[in-house]
Parts: sequence; structure tokens; C-alpha cells
Amino acid sequence: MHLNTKLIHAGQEPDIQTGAVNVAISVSSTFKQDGVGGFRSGFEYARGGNPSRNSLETTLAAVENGKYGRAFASGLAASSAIIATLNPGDEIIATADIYGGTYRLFTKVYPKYNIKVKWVDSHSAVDILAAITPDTKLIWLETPTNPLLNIIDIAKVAAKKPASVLLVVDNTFASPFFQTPLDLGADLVIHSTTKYISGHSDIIGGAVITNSAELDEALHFQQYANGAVPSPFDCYLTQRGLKTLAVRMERHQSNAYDIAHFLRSHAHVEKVFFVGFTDHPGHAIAKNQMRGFPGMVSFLIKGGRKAADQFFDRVKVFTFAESLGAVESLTCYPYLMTHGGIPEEIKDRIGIADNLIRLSVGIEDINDLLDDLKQALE
Ligand code: P1T
Repeated sequence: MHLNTKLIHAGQEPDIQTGAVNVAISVSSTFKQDGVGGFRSGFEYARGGNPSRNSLETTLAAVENGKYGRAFASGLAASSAIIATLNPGDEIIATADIYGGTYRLFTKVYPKYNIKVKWVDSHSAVDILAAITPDTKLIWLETPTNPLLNIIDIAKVAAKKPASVLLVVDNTFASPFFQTPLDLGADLVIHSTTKYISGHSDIIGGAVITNSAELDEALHFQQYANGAVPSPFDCYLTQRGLKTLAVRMERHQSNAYDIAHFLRSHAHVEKVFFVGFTDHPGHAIAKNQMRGFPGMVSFLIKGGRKAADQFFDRVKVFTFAESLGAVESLTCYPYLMTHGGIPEEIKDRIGIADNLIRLSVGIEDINDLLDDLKQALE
């Protein structure tokens, strides 16, 4: 099946008994056993799995062109499950321009267990590969990055890394509609399903997808042993949102394209970050590894923090809030919000400036979005 069909049908066959075309929300926390270990349908206790979660995991695996999917209670729970498979002394390589919560997880939680992170400022595959040491076990990439939309060549990193180092790609910004990292050689794909995957700002969730049975088993162990699993209702909402991913992403892309070009020619805007610009430094790589560009646009407003605050006060259709990837347009201030946990000197070094504004362009009418930005900027 092609992606647009998998989004709607993979793991979602009509119910055998009732013919219901939607997967039931399976609320049972436990399942009757026929004697010790006599599991009727493979389910035992719902932390280990239940029909709603299994169905969502099947869909997630299919749309990422992977064999196995695991759903978690949040994007950070999904990231944490991967890191928890490491041992003390192991090292992760990550680029410094990364979601602030992932940065916090890497720097505030895991160093206590002697799992270290080596930060690379560059987005060049060569520089990332050069950072590998004998302790390196994971390379952790976001591409496009949050919030500066830098691009990293996934296939190049995958082809040149040693087999003992696993490549993890956080595919939250692109979504499987625009990018499928397993096809490019990644070992693990992670998502904050809170974002484009569910698409309606009504759940917090995460997922990990892989082609490796061994890695999948280790992730299933994390679901069972650490317990950060999503509720059946959240699985239902995520799967319901996923059905419209293709049509949403097309509109996110076209709205973002118009907005990025509008901002670029505006007198009060210093610089615009958008992967769809042909002169974006990563555009050629992006064209190669992505099938399009999501609705994420960041820009530097002239007039510093004060101008940014005025902009946030004045927007009416855009909502000033954390998060991204949903039907409604959002705007946020990465310096103190999504990336507030990153030390100032690092933010200054990597370009998360105090006049940086991030837009998650929604699927509203483009004229209303443009009018809103025009009045707010003026
Ligand atoms: O919020 P949660 O579902 O736990 O996902 C964490 C996460 C992981 N990876 C990326 C690339 C992300 O952007 C996020 C969450 N990001 C935001 C909340 C934000 O506004 O950027």
C-alpha cells in the first residue's frame, strides 16, 4: 500500500465480530488467562500491550516503512526509552540545535547514570561522524532541527558510521509524509506524536519505530518495565489524527511556503528560516531526503525582545503557545519557552537569539494567516 492508504488502513481492519470500521477503544487494564500463562490473544496486563495500542503501533510502523512500532506516553518518554537501553559509560552524539526538552533529558537526567552526551555544533555529516569515540553508542539527529530548521544528511551519516553506533532520527518536524529515515539507513525513528502525527493539540504522545527485532524487544521491555505508555483513548485520538496526515501536511506546506516568502520581504523582519527556500543552506540535501517541507517557519524580528513581545501580544489567529504541528497556527518564543532549558551561552552560540520567533503554520485560510501576521508586524 502507498502511504496515504496505510495512514487509513494499516492495522485498522474492520472488527471481525461487529464490522466496525474504527478500532475500538479497549479500556481493559487486564485480560483473562486460561490458567497460568494461558493468554487468549497475546494480551496479559495492559502496560505490556492492549488492542488499541497494538493497532496504533502497527499503523505507526507501516507509515514509517518500519517493521516494529512502540507507542509511549510522550515524545520524551519515547526518547528516554531509547537512552535507557544504554549502559553506564556509553556516549551519545547530538547536535546542539535540538528540542530543549531533549537537551534537558540528556544533560539533567542521564549524566547521573554516567551516560554522557557529546555536542556537535555543526550540521555537517562529516563533523558529526568525526565526533565518534570508542564509547559512542548512539548518534541522535533532529532534521529539520527545532527551532532553526537546519538539515542533516541522514543517508551520509548512516552509510559512514560504524555498525556498533546506532543512528536515531527524531522525525517529529518532517513527519512520515515528508521523510522516512529508516529508508535512508537510520536504525531508530522517534516521534513526538503530540505534533503532526496526531495533529490536533489534544494528546501528548511519543513513538519509536525500527526494523530491528532486537531493538524492538528492548523497547517493549522499556514499555513494560518503566511503564510510560499511552492510554487507550490517546491511542485512539492519535490514530484518528493520523488518518488525515497527508491532507494536513499538504496544506501546512503550502501555507508555510506563502508565509515564509511574505516574511522574507517584510521590512520588520531580519531573517527567515524555512527549508523550502532554494537558498536555505540545507535545501539540496532536504530535496534529496524529503518529499516536501512542513509548516515550520522561524524568523528574527527587528527590534529585539521588545518587538517580539509586541508581536505575540498582537497576533489574533496565531495562538501564542508551546507545541507545533497541529491544525491551528501557533507561535512561540524559543529563547525562553521551548529552549528555555538550554544555557544562554549555548543558545547565543548556535543562533537561538532573543529576537527569534517560531511559527507552526496551521491549515487555516492562508489569507487570514497573512492578514494576521501583517497587522501584528505593523
Ligand atoms: O512534548 P513531547 O511529546 O514529550 O515531545 C518532545 C519532543 C521531542 N522531539 C521534538 C523535535 C520536539 O519538538 C518535542 C516537543 N516539542 C515541543 C513541545 C515544542 O514546542 O517544540
